[in-house]
Parts: sequence; structure tokens; C-alpha cells
Amino acid sequence: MPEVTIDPMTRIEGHLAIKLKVEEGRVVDAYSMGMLWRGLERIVLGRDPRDAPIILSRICGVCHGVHRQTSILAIEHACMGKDYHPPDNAVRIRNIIEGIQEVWDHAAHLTVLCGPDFAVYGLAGKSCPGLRQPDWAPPVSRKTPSTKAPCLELDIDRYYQLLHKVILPAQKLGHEALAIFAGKVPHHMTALPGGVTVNPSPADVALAYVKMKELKGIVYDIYDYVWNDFIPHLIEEHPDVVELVSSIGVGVRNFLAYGVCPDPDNNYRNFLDGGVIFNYPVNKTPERVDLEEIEEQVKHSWYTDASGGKVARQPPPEPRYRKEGAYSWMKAPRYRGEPCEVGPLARMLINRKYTPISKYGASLVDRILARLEETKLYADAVLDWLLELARNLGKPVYDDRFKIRDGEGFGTWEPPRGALLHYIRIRDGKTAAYQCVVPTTWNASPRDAQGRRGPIEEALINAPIPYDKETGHYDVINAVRIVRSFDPCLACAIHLMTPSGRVQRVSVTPSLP
Ligand code: NFE
Ligand code: MG
Repeated sequence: MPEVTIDPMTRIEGHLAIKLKVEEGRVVDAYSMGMLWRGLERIVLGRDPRDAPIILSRICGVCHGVHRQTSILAIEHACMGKDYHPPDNAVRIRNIIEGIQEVWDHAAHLTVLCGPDFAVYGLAGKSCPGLRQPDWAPPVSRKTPSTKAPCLELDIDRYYQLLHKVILPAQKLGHEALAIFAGKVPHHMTALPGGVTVNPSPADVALAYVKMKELKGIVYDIYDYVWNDFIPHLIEEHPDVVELVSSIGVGVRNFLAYGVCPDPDNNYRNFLDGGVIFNYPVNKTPERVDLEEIEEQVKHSWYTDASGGKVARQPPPEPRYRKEGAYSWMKAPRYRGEPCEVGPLARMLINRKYTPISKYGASLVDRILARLEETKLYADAVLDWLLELARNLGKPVYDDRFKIRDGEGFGTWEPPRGALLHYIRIRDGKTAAYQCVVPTTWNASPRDAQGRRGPIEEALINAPIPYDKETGHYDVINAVRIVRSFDPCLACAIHLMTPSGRVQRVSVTPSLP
């Protein structure tokens, strides 16, 4: 059976390889291979627990702040108990920092990482009869379109103009607003166990408000264009495209989220709730998440068999490269033994904020549109949170009662790519155990002990991979689109370095087990 390798996967974060088995022009089996490891969960052991958020923020340069945030929550849980909250203003400022992160990170995915796969959002497409062009987009190139569906074709000149005119300024706005509270981006220095280090002035909040209001305007422009112009145009003129993008990339149809952004003004209710749904859309009602039900399996991962298990009882990960049957540095997180998709689609379905287009309840296009929906929700919410902070300025931002004590704790959060869990055990004032179970580890996981595929692997099944006799290549665009729709981040997923500090590199995609 022909085997197709995509390595490296581009326009994602980190080193992911995908292997596909192809039969009659369709994917019949898929393997997701995480190609780096750096053992950050080992580095924090034996140190002061307050080092962990600072070190673990370096897991990733994309969702940096969330690892700091989640590590802090784990420490606060361990030291102060499950229901502990630092002062309200500290929680508000943390929510604002993470909310802004969410908006710019999603916007980057939608416009830079996955956007060019579709020339979607009308952003980069050429002119197509009947498709309105937004007034904020650069002029359509006058070159003759090469296909009957020019609106789906990337006009690279126009895309570069758009990058300069809209996309990069939007990113800048998000980073500037973030830096007002975060001090710097990436890897902010603001939040710490017990609160935050910044007590903003009215001028700080006003400036962040102005910048986020402008960013929200850009998000709304894109959102309105997609839903009012681009999607109706596709439905009208290119139903075959709609049929394709809503019937592939379906995945495991189990969805998991922990919930995020507790609201001090609403009894600490989460802005987005958590839950787990099995077999969506047959079942649409989320169950409460029990962290005890999560385990990481390692049968097909390059770790010793002892490295897996329930989060709180796992030993530090022990690499075993080229272990028989293994093909990835990623572990395989499972909830009650089931693979689960995490991320914006999971959150939007669990919170009933998005209705899928696909009859399967999930698909390539639904994953992207759910991310767009969530971007808009956060763009609105951050402005509300800034106003709430403005009404409460001057109140405490740090809890002097916070103390490092022995104990164990879980921190959970919802970074852009999905459910994030940090676990810490503190003994004699030092970090005795640490585990991170990260969104992309869920989504890009390899097979588990039962041989069940991870969410990205499963989503690839049935993707059309036509063979082009003229070039002698398989056209993998639909597979690549599916993988990108999960917005994978491998740095997060595998958390390279040997104990001696030498970089170890695997330069050839390994053979399948
Ligand atoms: Ni490195 Fe991350 C997010 C986290 S992903 S980007 O979002 O945690 O797996
Ligand atoms: Mg981990």
C-alpha cells in the first residue's frame, strides 16, 4: 500500500511528521509523529516550586503565558487548597492577559497559518463573480485567474499586501495591549503564585482598551466577511467545496475542555465551561470532567513503559528512543480510555456557542469556524474585563497570606489549542513531581494501548489524496489542511536536550512500526 510522508509539516509550531497509507486516492491509515523532546518536566524537579511557572512558560513561544498561568494554578491548589483564589483584581488581570493571548493567537492561525490553505476569508482570493471584496482588503490582482474558482486560489501578491495592511498591525495591537499588563511578550513576568505583580493605572487600562477595541474591529470585519459574504458565496457557487470541507477531518468526536477564566464578578463562574462529550453529535450533553480519569499512555511513544499512567502517579518521563512499536515523542492522553479532541471546537460545542455545518458534527471547516467564533467571543469579553478592572482599580493584586507549603495540586486552563493540565507535588518546599498534559498532546497523540488512533490521526482517515500521474506525486493538500485545522504546537506537546545539554536531532522520519 502506498505510504506518503509529510515531513516537516509546515505552518504549524514545531516538528511534526505525518505518515499516510493511501488506497484508491483516499487515506486509509495515518500516523502522527512528534519529532522533538526536551524534558521540561524533569528540569523543574528539586527546585523551588516558584521556579516552575517561569521555566515552564518556556515550553512554548506561542502560548507562553498559559503555561505560566496553569503552573501557578497548580501551585496555588497545592499550597492553599482547591477553592483558593488570589485577590479579584489579580484574577481579572490574569484573565485579561490570557484573553488577549487567545485573540491574537487565533487571529494568527486564521490569517497566517491555516488561512493561506484556503485563500479563505476572501482575504487573499482573486476576484470571483458575485463575491464582494471587503473594502479593507488590497485590490484584487488583475492577472487572469487560472481556475473556475479563483476565489479559492491564493493570490500571493495580494496576500503579502494584506499581511502588511491588516494582519501584522492586528498582531501588533494584540502584543502591545498584552505588554501593558505582561511587561513583555512573549513570556510575561506578571502573574505569580498569590496574585500578580502589576497594579495598573487608569491610563494603562484605557490604552489597552483602545488597542483591543481596534483589534476587535479587525476581528469583526473578518468574521462578518466570512459569514455574510464568503460562506454564502461558497454555498451558492461552489457546493462541491462546501461538501468536501464539511465531510473530511471529522476525527474522534469526543470533546474535552476544563473551563477557563473564572469571573470574580459572577461567583467565580467560568467564562467558558468545561465538560466532556463522547460521540458527538449522537450525544450533545457534556459530563463533568474528573481529572482522575485522565491518563497518558506510552505504548507507541518513545518512553519506557513505566513513564505513562494517571497524571499524579507518573514518574518523570524516561526517553527510550526506537522502542519497538513506538513512533512518536508524544504520549497518548486518554480520558476514561478514550481519545478526545481539545481546542476551540471542543469548547464551542461544550458551551453550545457553535452549530456545526457538518452532518458528522465535526469537520475540517467546523474546526476553523469554531476558532473564528471563539476569537469574536474573546474580543468582546476582554473589553468587558477591562471595564470591570477599571471599576475596581487600586484594590489589592497580591495575597500576602500565600505561602509555599507541601501538598499536591492540579492547574487547568484553556489555552488557544485546548485543554491544558499541570500537576505539581511539593515535598520539603521543593518540586518533587511535575507533569504537563498539553492540548497538542491530546490532539496529535499516537495510538494508545488499545491501538486506537489519536484525534488528528483519526481525522485524516478518508481524506482524498489524488495521485498526479504527470508529476508522480500525491496531492496532500487536504491532509495538510486537516492537520493544520488543529493548530498543532509540537513544542507544547512534547516538552531537545540531553542531560549533557547536547541537542539530539532525528533528521529522518522514522519507519512505521
Ligand atoms: Ni505551544 Fe499551547 C496552546 C499549550 S498547545 S501553543 O494553545 O498549552 O498544545
Ligand atoms: Mg507531559
